[in-house]
Amino acid sequence: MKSIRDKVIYQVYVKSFMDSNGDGKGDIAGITMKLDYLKRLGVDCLWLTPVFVSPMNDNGYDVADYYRIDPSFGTMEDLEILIAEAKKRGLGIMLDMVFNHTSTEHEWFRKALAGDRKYKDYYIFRKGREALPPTNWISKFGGNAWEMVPGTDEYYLHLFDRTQADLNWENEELRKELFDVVNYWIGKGVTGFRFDVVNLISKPEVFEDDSTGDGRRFYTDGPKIHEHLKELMRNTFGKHEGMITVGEMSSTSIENCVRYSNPLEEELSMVFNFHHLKVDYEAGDKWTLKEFDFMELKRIMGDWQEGMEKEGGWMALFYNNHDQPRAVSRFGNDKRYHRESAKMLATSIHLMRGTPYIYQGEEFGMPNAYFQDISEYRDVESINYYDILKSNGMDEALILEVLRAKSRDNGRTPMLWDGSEGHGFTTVEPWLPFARVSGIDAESDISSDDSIFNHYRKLINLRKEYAVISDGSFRMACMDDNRLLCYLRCKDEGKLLVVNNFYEEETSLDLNEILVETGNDFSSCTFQDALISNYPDLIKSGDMIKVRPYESFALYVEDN
Ligand code: TEU
Repeated sequence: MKSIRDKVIYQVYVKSFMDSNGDGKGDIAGITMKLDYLKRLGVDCLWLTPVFVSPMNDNGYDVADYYRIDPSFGTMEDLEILIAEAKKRGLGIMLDMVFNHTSTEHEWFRKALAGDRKYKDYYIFRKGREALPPTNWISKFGGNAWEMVPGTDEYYLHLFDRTQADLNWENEELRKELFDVVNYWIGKGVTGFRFDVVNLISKPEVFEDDSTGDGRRFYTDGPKIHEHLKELMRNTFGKHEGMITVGEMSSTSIENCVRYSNPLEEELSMVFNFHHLKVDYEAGDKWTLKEFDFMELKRIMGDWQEGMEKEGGWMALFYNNHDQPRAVSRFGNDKRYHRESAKMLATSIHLMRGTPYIYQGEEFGMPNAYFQDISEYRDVESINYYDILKSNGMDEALILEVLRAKSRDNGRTPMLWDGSEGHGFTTVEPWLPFARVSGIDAESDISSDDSIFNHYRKLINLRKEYAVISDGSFRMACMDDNRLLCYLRCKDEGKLLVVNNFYEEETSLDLNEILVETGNDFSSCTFQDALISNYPDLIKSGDMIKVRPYESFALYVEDN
């Protein structure tokens, strides 16, 4: 699978990317307007978040018709133009397939509610236990995961919002319908897919209470998950050369991810997992305030990188997406060391083993939203949890602080293309307020000497130029250092030492220790050997390198 190894994928959150028609919402034609920008960045492929007909309770992750484009995003013709224009520029398009659930407004669900037995079996309906729902499972967006059908003693399962009903993958006809959807879009010329929470599609045979947790252990990486994915591949994208597929895996394991992504298993090209993004959850609870645990981040990254490599798995590399707060605000410093830390984070993840994903706006350092009032939020999860935390007795000011750190809307504010009032995104009021920051936008970043955008361009080019980046082995270094994330990439022709200071305190790196620890000698390296850096020089004396605030560099030594 050499083909995916030197690729970089760019995620477009369509609603916030570019508004072409002045309604305050991003749309497909807006993406086409920005293709040259994306080409200039150098990415290979765009993943679009769902653009299908939807009541938008979860911004398109509640699909009501898999075959039609939601009018707020444009028309089928807009998508065809985008695919064709992207292709002209050598860019692929990946669509987001939400197959764990549909919107309760999907025709199938309406028919199910109307009593049509065929469609009822497309979903998961169960009888309640007297006044209680079928099980005590908790929805990912808060509250019990079962919703009662009014006027009956039955409930349907919804692992997410109550307007997102879980599909029954045990039903063969349903599976066939979903495969038809994938084939339809392949026919339109898309080059890949992202499968939303796809490791949750296989539910257990028996539905029972979870006495120790929220139910996830019964349906995560469920009993028939690998069987379903193999069948999906065989019947759809597996028939076509070069398709790129990525599965979003919730609360998964390395062992399962190896199976999802090792080419020999014939399931997917690669996987997203989220363990490294829970390092600022207090006792596993997202809705808390906690400094991120750097040592834990290192441990998880190291385990996944090394574990996936060992068994031939392949990972998607990312800190940002539309469900996450912005990494530059979360793990970096978006004030005093904005550029330094944005670049450091980019280097730290792009030079790992896997396929890097850039989430819109991170290429010029977009920070968190910094909203001050609950009325500014739009995300269903944030609003649900605002109510839940309130009813738990949490103080309003604290709730708002938690949301400022954790809300998914942090990653969803509209693109800041320039410094004008509508930020080059729209000419009217945007659907979600712009991030409450000043001085950060694409135009001013690109025109500056030490632009973040250019740093990303360079990282993308390096992956294409150096096999040690796309194909080399991975090994963590300086495991006990509590400021530096260091790792080594090796390949016959050369080796790379990547050093990242995650803190604003200065520290130092001893190349002799690297030699002792890993057997690799970088002691003769100078600034000339840095493939990339976020400072204009390297401060070295003997074997010691002084590592400045958020400094990051990668030293390359050719093997002869
Ligand atoms: O997200 C899956 C998911 O469970 C998380 O990313 C979740 O949003 C987070 O853990 C909450 O704390 C996917 C989509 O990316 C997301 O936007 C959708 O809301 C969700 O599935 C449902 O389709």
